[in-house]
Amino acid sequence: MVKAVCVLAAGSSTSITGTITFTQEGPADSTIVTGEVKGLAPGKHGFHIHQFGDYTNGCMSAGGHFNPLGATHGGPDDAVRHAGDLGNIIAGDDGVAKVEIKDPQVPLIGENSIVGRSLVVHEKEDDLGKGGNEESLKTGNAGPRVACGVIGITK
Ligand SMILES: [Cu+2]
Ligand SMILES: [Zn+2]
Repeated sequence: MVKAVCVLAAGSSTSITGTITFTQEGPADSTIVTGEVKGLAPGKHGFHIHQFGDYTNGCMSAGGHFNPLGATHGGPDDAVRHAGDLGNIIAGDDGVAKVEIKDPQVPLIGENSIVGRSLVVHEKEDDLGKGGNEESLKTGNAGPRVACGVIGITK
């Protein structure tokens, strides 16, 4: 079993906190992503793995969505998607989003491992590639990066 953790840091918002844990049992298993994000505006927020584990220039240094297959942007249930497209998290009226995701495209093991990359939370809803414009197929129109963090190995 491999386990990783991401502690969210400030992006365009300084009020957001959260810790997300990633667990993968073996090379053929999906990764389980769990945790909580607090301090969000109520509603949906794009939630992605981005390419770089780099906070030099805040969340902008994380680069684009993690996309080892060279696909277009989509939703987590789509056949064609960036590997990093985990869709949306949903914050309640209390600003808390509970995260409980099982996904086959964000391994911790193997050459497409997400360890050392970033998790990014966006201000807006990810349209999952169905927005009908060019940007939808790149970013899902999820807007500014309100928080992000580097995904690191843990025990
Ligand atoms: Cu993103
Ligand atoms: Zn994407």
